[in-house]
Amino acid sequence: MRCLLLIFLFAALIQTEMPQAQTPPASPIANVSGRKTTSLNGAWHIIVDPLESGLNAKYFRNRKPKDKSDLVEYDFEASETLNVPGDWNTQKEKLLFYEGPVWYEKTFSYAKREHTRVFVYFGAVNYRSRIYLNGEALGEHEGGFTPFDFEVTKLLRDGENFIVVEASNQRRNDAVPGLNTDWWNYGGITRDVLLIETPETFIHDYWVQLAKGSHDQIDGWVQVDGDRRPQQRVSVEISEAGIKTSAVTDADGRAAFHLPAKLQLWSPKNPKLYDVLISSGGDAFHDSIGFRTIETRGSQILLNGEPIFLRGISLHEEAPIRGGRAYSADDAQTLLGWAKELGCNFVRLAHYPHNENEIRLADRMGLLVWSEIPVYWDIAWDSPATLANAQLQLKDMIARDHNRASVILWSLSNETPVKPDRLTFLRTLAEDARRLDSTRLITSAMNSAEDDGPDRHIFRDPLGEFLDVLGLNEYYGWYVGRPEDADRQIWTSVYDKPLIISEFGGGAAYGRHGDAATRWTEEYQANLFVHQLNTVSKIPHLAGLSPWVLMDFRSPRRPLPGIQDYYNRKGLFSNAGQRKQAFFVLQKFYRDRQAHEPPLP
Ligand code: GCB
Repeated sequence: MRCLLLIFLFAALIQTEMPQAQTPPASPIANVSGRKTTSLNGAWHIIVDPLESGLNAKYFRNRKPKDKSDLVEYDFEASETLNVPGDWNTQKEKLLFYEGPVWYEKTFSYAKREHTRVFVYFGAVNYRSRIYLNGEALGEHEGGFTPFDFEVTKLLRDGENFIVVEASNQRRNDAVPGLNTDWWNYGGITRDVLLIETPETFIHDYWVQLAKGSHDQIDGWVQVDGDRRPQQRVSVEISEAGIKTSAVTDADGRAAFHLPAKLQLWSPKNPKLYDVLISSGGDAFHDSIGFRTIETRGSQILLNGEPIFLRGISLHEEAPIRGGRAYSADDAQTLLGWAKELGCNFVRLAHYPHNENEIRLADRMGLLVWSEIPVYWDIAWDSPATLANAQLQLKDMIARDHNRASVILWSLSNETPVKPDRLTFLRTLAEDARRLDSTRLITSAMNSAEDDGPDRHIFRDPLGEFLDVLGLNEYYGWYVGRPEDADRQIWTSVYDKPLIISEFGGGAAYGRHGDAATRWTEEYQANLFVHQLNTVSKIPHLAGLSPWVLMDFRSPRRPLPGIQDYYNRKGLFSNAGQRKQAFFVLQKFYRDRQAHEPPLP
């Protein structure tokens, strides 16, 4: 009896220690920009539904009264519209602070084609969505920054169709992120909506990258989807490098290949991309792929085998000047262009996966990328559903960008509290990330350095054991002490691993001037940067920096009138695109550093 009880207790312990993940759905279709698509962007009708009556009232049926006595209490056609992609908060003033469901509807016509499958693809909907086509449910999705798709081949009609989406940005304790963030909870269909056409059997995903640690071997696979997926011949061609190979898929539709390749390596100095043609049966498309290696050696990060210092900046996906969630190629161009002007070779894309167009631009511009999932501050560490949700967001982030040379770091989290259930959770994510992509480095941003005597700090967070690169956020001169105090601080780490100061910073309202001791002035912020750069340069394990933050961004936690006005003012740029004094301090620091760096191969 006692033995049984022990077994039961042990099983219960394992259950709580290692929550069981739900089986996640298949990853979204890769490389949508290389495929045949029809855009469903543009004006969508909307109904704001704060009391959540839409589901009971079946808004998804988009019903019209049958006759003059029929009661229907909604009418999409007569309702106002929102532009897709785009958040609702900045498109309609009355929705600036709105958190809850909004129903979207769009009517479109479509000419069906034989032997063609069609998928509806969403770049991102924040946060939870339910999708319906012609009155039928397609499915649900949770997670505000990763893509998803549903097959609609059978439900799609030749001629007129309507699609309805219920999007809700309601915050929840067990969601990812949880209840508290320091960014605006922009709701809505924030990225592109596309219909993707494919042959009946088609290439769903592929991996074409250098083998881990190798400069002259490509390791890859192609995953084919469809009834005829076994025994399909797939081929990969990089004509500029004289490479052409083919392989045959196994019973699951997967074909792996391994081949020698003589390639120019991708780097910030030479962001060389190759045109890669991938084909199988009736399916063929191109992608632009760069080839490089990324590893660590002790406290160094090695790009293509050589040490590199990451001259970086953190940024939110917030639209410069226009405001709201960034979505366009122009938005990405402005943000990354500013990072380049600052002297960066690296960007930390905080705190969630950014738009695919931004990562592809980083590939072209030669900016190294830290990409993160929104496991932020305290979340429901002991909830199996929360873990499954974070696992799915991680998997979809990696699936979307695993062919991008710019991405070198997958980040699991930001500033999470040190406690056992958090460690179990994040360790599971680290193991997932390593299994999904053994070629990139795994990191997290942490604020868990401990006091180690006066002005001494030691990093020994147990999470460090499961990471390749450690991210440390510290706010000397802003939340702790005065800027001058930063000079005396000594930071050490028990891990012989590269350390990135993933955040430091302070607030300044553009155009507000005073002496360097006066908060919110540009002089205060610039002085803080001088002292911070002085102190962090002395960290023995330092491999890079990504100060907080490129541009002012909206945050409901920042109400101070006349200064913050609901913006986090730690930007080096104002949200209107003006450069603050601290911008020039960091630019000079990066330029001087770069001048002393050995040239990269
Ligand atoms: C942090 C967070 C970041 C905040 C920043 C701040 O430590 O990681 O999301 O916005 O501090 O401004 O306080």
